Amino acid sequence: MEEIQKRRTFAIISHPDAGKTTLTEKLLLYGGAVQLAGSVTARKNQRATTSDWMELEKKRGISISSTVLQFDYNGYRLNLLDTPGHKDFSEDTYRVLTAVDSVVMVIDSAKGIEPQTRKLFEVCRQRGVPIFTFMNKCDRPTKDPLALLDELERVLGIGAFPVNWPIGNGFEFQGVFDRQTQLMHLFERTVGGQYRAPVQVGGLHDELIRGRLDDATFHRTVEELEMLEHAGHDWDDDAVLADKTTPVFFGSASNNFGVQLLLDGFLKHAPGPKGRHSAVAADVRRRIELANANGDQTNPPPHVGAYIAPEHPAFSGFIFKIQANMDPKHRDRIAFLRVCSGKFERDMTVHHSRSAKKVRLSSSHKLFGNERETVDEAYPGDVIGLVGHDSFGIGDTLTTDPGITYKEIPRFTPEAFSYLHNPNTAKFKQFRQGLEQLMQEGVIQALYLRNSSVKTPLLAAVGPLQFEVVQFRLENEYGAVSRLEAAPWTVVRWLPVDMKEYDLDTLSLPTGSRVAYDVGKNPVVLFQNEWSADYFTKTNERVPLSTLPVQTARE
Ligand SMILES: Nc1nc2c(ncn2[C@@H]2O[C@H](COP(=O)(O)OP(=O)(O)OP(=O)(O)O)[C@@H](O)[C@H]2O)c(=O)[nH]1
Ligand SMILES: [Mg+2]
Repeated sequence: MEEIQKRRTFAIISHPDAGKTTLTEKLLLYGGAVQLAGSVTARKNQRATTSDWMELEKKRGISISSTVLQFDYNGYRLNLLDTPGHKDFSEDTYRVLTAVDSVVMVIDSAKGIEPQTRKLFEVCRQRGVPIFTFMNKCDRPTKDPLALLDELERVLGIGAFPVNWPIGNGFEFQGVFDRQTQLMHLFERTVGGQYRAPVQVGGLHDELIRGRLDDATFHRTVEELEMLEHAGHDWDDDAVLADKTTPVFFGSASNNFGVQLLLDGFLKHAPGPKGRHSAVAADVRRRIELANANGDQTNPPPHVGAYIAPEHPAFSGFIFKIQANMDPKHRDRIAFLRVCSGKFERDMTVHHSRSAKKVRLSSSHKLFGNERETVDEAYPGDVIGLVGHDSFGIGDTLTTDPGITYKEIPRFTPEAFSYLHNPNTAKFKQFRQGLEQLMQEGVIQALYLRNSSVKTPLLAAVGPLQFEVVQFRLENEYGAVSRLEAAPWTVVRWLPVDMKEYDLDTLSLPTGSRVAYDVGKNPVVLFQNEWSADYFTKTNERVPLSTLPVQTARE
């Protein structure tokens, strides 16, 4: 119980560029996990960040893949996950959200709530993940702080409780007032923000503090604080845990302002590891899916299985991410497992849901960016890396009790399609091997056209940037250059899972559309546009199409 209670597993989420990776790096700095903070736009003589370690990330200055960072701070064991903000990589981000117990939502205070933040917020809400908010970039002209709180309430429909309050705006931004201790924290800027920012702490009327503020800033701050006292909500841990309120922290990640307050405030109030629900048996689930596809509402929704508490005696966990070639020296693949219940011990033998076989977990690691270290035990809340199991796939459950199966991982509907050619036949092996690996990682999906002699893989992605990542990584990690060719489809729909091959022959297909199979051999139809998909529905009334990928694999 003690080990469970000291774990905090959380993700940092937001719209692209709000400062997630920068904040992650600063949390590592203040958490004592790095001595010197790197920067996302690493110039000469400057370290890159710990979480954007991938070649393409360093090159582009954006996050492409989520990163796990485990470290100890102040009696806690933190499992922090930095996520990519770009919507083309949202599948990766959404998978991470299944593995955490709370999130820090970063907002660019000049921009307010941006579309991708809003989407991610909704997913957190659906999953009941408590949300802490960091209003970043207060060192630049921002929206009015009260307006930002109002936006949270209006746009996201969540109560906002300002834990601290910014003092001065933009270039005049000097620090924050901690409403709980009633203390001002005034910071000094340091070059590059590599080290902790020097800070002066004191009461509102302390001479030293008062002397650093001009009259206008001082009076405005006093006024705003009084207003908050009268108008605002009270702090309420239950409301935070129930997703009704988000505690709000102001600051600037690149200048290290307010980072310590966020870290300490977050740890004090963030929930420890939560259990997960074991899914219903696959056959029951399939019936439910079919009923849903047919618009039959009388069936119970999925996820009706038993709740497996973290203190459940059996070890259980699920794989939410796979990543190959993290360390160029090893060139192996790591499966990221979130421990849900019981205790993990190295060398233990567990049941693997996909193969229904027993496997021994001998190579387990704690992760810190692309660094790893052997780990002998792990507890609920921990994310560990497992090496050397090619049969592990995203979504698989590992457990000492075969009765437990988790079905946490959402699947996405692709919206971009492209053929990927291998122009260099001598590199055929590398090309195929690399592509298979990237598909296993879930970087991309592949579809197989029915009745086709074409051997070129048809790739399907949520967004076109994913193709770029595939091409870059194929070349960089496997030495295989590739060429993209646009495919004529923009819409994919799943056919009922129980359709037989001869049923497929009888479909009446609109011009330009094709039947294909997904990796699970489930039949789909590719359409040139929405209109064509609607037309299909009208002409094939007895064949309901599903927008969401079918979750099962056909035997
Ligand atoms: N002025 C200012 N700039 C900041 C601050 N925090 C981050 N930035 C800058 O914002 C840009 C984006 O920062 P990142 O940390 O890469 O943002 P991100 O949210 O991780 O972006 P993606 O992972 O690509 O979605 C970088 O140029 C940072 O230097 C801040 O507090 N103030
Ligand atoms: Mg980032």
